[in-house]
Amino acid sequence: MRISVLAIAAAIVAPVLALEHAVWIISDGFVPQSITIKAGDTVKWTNNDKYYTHTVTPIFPKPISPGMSLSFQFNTPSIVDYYCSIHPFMEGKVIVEKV
Ligand SMILES: [Cu+2]
Repeated sequence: MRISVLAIAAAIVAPVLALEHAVWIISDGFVPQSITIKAGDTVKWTNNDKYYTHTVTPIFPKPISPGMSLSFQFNTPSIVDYYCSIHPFMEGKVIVEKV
């Protein structure tokens, strides 16, 4: 009985459940380089580089120090290209799909 109540609750909540997706920043670039999410989801970038600061321009144009994380919630379906302004060869993409 208790399980079925939880199952119903999960079915109701699941369609609107926003997710958080992780993107790692390393010296070679963003991993994954391209990520597809749903509108309302959040992407969390973590600078996993031991030595260098990086940016996620234009979303976070200020330097992100090693070990630091920043999150951004994407609410509008769109394709967002971003790059590191310190190392412009580092490019990434967030594809935001309609829910
Ligand atoms: Cu960089």
